[in-house]
Amino acid sequence: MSNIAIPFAPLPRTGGDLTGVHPPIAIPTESERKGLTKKEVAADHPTWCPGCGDFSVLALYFKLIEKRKMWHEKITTVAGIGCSSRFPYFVQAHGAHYIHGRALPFASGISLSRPDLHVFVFGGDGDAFSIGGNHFNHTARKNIKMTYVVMDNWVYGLTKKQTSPTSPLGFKSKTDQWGAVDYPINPMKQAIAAGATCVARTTHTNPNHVLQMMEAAMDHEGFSFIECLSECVEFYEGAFDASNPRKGGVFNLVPTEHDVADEMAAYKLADQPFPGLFGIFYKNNKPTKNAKEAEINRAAMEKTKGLKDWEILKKNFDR
Ligand SMILES: Cc1ncc(C[n+]2csc(CCOP(=O)(O)OP(=O)(O)O)c2C)c(N)n1
Ligand code: SF4
Ligand SMILES: [Mg+2]
Repeated sequence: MSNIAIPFAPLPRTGGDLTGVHPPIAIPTESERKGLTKKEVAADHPTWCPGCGDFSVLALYFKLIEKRKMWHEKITTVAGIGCSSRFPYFVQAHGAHYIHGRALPFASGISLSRPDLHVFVFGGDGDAFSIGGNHFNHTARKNIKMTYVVMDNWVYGLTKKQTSPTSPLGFKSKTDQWGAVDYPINPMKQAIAAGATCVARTTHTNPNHVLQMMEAAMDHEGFSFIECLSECVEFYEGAFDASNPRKGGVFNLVPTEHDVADEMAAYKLADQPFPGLFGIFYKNNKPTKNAKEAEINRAAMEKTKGLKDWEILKKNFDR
């Protein structure tokens, strides 16, 4: 198992012999290439507890890759640390299991330097809103193109049941034996306030909806955020039953008449008590940092057009 896997899709060979000379390889054009199957994109068997909600999110990511015909070299999956953050290990493509809370700065570098990719970041509520809280706010406000899926289980799973920023009041954990006393954050309100330009909510128990939200997020030109409820069956069993019709709960969609461009209306939707609503709460098309930086680079290159590197350097020294 390695942090960074760089596999290649098997390409059809057109011939060759055993002389040690590399046989010619027919590289299919984009339109000739088939989408990857789950088998081709699945890596190690996930090490999550049986029944963990994270399995569902991974299965739908595979489905997205298959459906949208993404190829190995175009898939980039980044995560911090936590159970949910083990995600990139299980995807046979480029990716990194990075530092606790620091997945977004790492992903920002990839996004800004590789405009041909769409970066997916997966992580937990602790990773996103505790240690990574600052990075979350700043990546959102910069509107860096990527999709951040927070697999919210209302607890620290990996470290075995500490209170997280989304744990509800009264939740008994190893850090709050008498019940949580700190008010939980509302991820949706936080994302909208921070400046995320596509903000959606879904739950692992509704696969079609998870896929729909991932597709919408991926197609968004900017920082897209998905809060995906993902049950920790080991340390917070039943947390989301009220949102699951199979457990007697209700799964209510964002009303069709909701104007996703209306920030205040989005806050109101986000303010509904649990189980709340599911779908896209907010969307706006502000220019991305990617586009702005690309323009700065283009203008700088225009000014130095035709010059050799040393001539540019000399100009700088002269100045
Ligand atoms: C700098 C640092 N601090 C603390 C830890 C310990 N740690 C690892 S995962 C984690 C929290 C995981 O919770 P969450 O992000 O909600 O992910 P989950 O396991 O619930 O999916 C903590 C505190 C760490 N790895 N690195
Ligand atoms: S501890 Fe919880 S979050 Fe971690 S793998 Fe097990 S069920 Fe999933
Ligand atoms: Mg968690």
